[in-house]
Amino acid sequence: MAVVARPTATADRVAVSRPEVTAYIALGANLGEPAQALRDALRELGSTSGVRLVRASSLYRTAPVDSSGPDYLNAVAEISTTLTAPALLDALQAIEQQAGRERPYRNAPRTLDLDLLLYGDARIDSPRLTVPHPRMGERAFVLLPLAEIAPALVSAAQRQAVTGQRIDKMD
Ligand code: A4P
Ligand code: MG
Repeated sequence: MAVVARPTATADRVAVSRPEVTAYIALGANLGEPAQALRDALRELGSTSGVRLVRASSLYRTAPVDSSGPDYLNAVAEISTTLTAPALLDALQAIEQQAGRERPYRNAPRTLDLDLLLYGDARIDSPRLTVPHPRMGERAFVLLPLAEIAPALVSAAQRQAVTGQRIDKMD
């Protein structure tokens, strides 16, 4: 006899299992202790429910682009996640807040910025989320760390387009 799954009193509290999606996160900081902030953020990301940290690039020292203040440290992380893209953005913003992020104006120097670069092959254009990240192709501080961990995602032409931007890989 076929067994029919019936909703139970607890069913609506049980998380529906969702497929894992590979996503890429850009990390940046140029105030406070950027190296510590990036390492803490990677740890926080990896311990977020529904997120598994797959790999992280080296840290890179980079000149500010359309921004001011000291040099930035940047990195890119690959994660595997069961969170939806908006839920992942919520998690990224919670980690930014924990790091003392303030937003006095757009592109202001910051203690921690976490941007969602890619979420599987999704294309998202909502008021609070644009994916792929609209400026990722113009920026050495995104493309070079991304190429380090996912070379197939960055073309030679894209690398060529950002050769004028100062970026140094750290040990
Ligand atoms: N938002 C939309 N799409 C996304 C996405 N894919 N990922 C919205 C993350 N957020 C996304 O972001 C503003 C709003 O963008 C969010 O509320 C979210 O709903 P924000 O982090 O508050 O502000 P922001 O960082 O000043 O803006 P944004 O757009 O992230 O700036 P950019 O263009 O990423 O530039 N130079 C160097 N060397 N290294 C850097 O890391 N970063 C920037 C920031 C500029 N120059 C830099 C660096
Ligand atoms: Mg941001």
